Amino acid sequence: MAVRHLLHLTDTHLGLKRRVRRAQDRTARSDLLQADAFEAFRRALLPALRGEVDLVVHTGDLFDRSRPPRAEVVRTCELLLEVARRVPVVVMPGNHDRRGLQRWLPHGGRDLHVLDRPCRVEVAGVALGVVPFERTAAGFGVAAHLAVGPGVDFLLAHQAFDGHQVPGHTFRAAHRTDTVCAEHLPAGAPFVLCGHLHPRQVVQVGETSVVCPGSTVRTSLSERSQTKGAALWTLGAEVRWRWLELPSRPMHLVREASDLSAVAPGDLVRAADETLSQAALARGGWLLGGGSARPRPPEPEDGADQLALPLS
Ligand SMILES: [Mn+2]
Repeated sequence: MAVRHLLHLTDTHLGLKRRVRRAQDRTARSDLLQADAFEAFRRALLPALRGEVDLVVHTGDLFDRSRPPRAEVVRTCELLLEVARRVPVVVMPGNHDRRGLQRWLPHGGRDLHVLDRPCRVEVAGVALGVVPFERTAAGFGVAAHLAVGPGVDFLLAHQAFDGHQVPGHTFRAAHRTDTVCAEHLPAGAPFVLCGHLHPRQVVQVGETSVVCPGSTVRTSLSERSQTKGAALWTLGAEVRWRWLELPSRPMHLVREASDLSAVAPGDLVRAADETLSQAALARGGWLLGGGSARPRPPEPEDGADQLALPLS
């Protein structure tokens, strides 16, 4: 097989809605981080727009909500079609896209492959086993065996695998029915291109390397120290990958006055009390969660990537 380059991105969470309060606004707004999410998506796709890759794969949570805002759907379609005019694109749903993606994205004919069901496809000379998000590891196992068939170059997943980590938690198949381990993985899939976990990470599960580039944008304060990006794969005599890094808006947890010095205009902040919140606003900080001292209501569509985690 000729040397090929594959761009893997995931968890773009387009239409990202989080309450944010700025000094210049009377009330908290929920539309400010949408622009960050879309800009990260666009930047992640630049290697494809420049013609540097042969295939683009997105492994789920394309949108933040199962009913994304109409304007977000329109500009997402425009950009995906622009990419697909240069290079084939494969997209599948994550847990946030729980109504599927075919209802939002154009499909058929063009080189934009929107796959809402488990399947095996060959695109640009690369064999892919596509498994959209499954609620249980057992369900994933059944779907993965169907999707891999006689073998693939890559299995596409949007799941937690044994050993995966998010701040404060390690997923273990022995303790969680949603966590995939070696017994669920079919033979004939040496690599998993994985979505779902927002910190980038690689775990070895049996014979399989599970490579998760993480989200392209920070979606909660627990991600404040994480580097965001995508993965670029080179497929030749050997298969190699490396991270591509994207800039992120800084986030701070302000527990005491000395923490304020790190806050620059436009940074996202959560502060321990109202006095610190006001001081962060005065420095131009944007208060995440609207700056209320009350606990945030749960966000109903958040999955295992958004566990209720301590902030420390
Ligand atoms: Mn996600």
